Amino acid sequence: MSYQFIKYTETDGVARITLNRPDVLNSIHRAMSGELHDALDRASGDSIRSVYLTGAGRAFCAGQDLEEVSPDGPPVDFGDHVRTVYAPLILAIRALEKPVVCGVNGVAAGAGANLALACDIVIAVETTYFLQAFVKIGLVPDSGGTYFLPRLVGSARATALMMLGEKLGAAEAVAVGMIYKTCGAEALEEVAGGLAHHLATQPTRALALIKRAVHAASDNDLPTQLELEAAYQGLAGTTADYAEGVAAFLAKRPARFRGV
Ligand code: T3D
Repeated sequence: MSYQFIKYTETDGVARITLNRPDVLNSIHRAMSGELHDALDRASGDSIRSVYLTGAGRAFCAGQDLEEVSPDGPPVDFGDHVRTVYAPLILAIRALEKPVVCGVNGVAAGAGANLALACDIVIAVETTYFLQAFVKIGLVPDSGGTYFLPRLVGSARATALMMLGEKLGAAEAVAVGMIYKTCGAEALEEVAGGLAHHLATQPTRALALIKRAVHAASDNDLPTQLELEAAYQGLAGTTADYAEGVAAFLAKRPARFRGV
């Protein structure tokens, strides 16, 4: 599939996906979401060991393209739309057996904000902001917003952000634990893109198991999570990357992980 609304490249085990409708702040319409699905599917292949998601121009993503769902146009069943467009995108990112780094280059609003929060490590340009814009147009947060936000920042802050639709600056997003870190605009490529490249050289199976364990933790009690850790350690301990990691440690040399 060739892409019109995103850019997709594969370099050194990193799949780079760039949302690419800068004139409308990379807002998402059906054709673009189809391309994004396809790209995530490609990135699930064995040759890819990390994913980098970012946006072109001055925004990361302004959520749903509101022209596409204008009340003046053909009627849209929003429930069906969210089920078939946004929910599968979020689930695809969460299910990827490799880390997904999000480089938030500019405003992340509506479903765009929650698309970022679905990623594993989020780094944002320090001048930008996150916006649960839904309430401003009479909608409720979707794309996992009501799931991710309370878990990340607590229900008091999450509820206020969602009910008030106030901007949350990138620095405050770090301070409240919503994202990992900020950097200057000129450094995003190096910091966030560089992180994706670093992760592509790390023990991919262990990273996938860490991702799964963290996801499971929010719904598990401690005994269940301890058992899950034991099971995942059992798997990690059988990988070639474990053998390589220990051999490298004992030989006092850098490890050369192959992702298997
Ligand atoms: O199933 C369903 O469809 C329901 C699911 C919904 C999921 C959602 O994501 S709902 C939330 C949708 N998103 C929003 O409500 C955000 C709308 N955008 C904004 O509030 C503002 O654009 C921003 C706060 C994000 C940025 O403001 P600012 O002042 O920096 O930029 P701007 O001037 O508003 O936007 C620049 C251009 O992008 C402008 O077009 P123009 O005037 O230059 O021709 C604007 O219309 C366009 N644009 C921005 N966001 C969208 C958009 N066009 C279509 N859809 C957008 N979401």
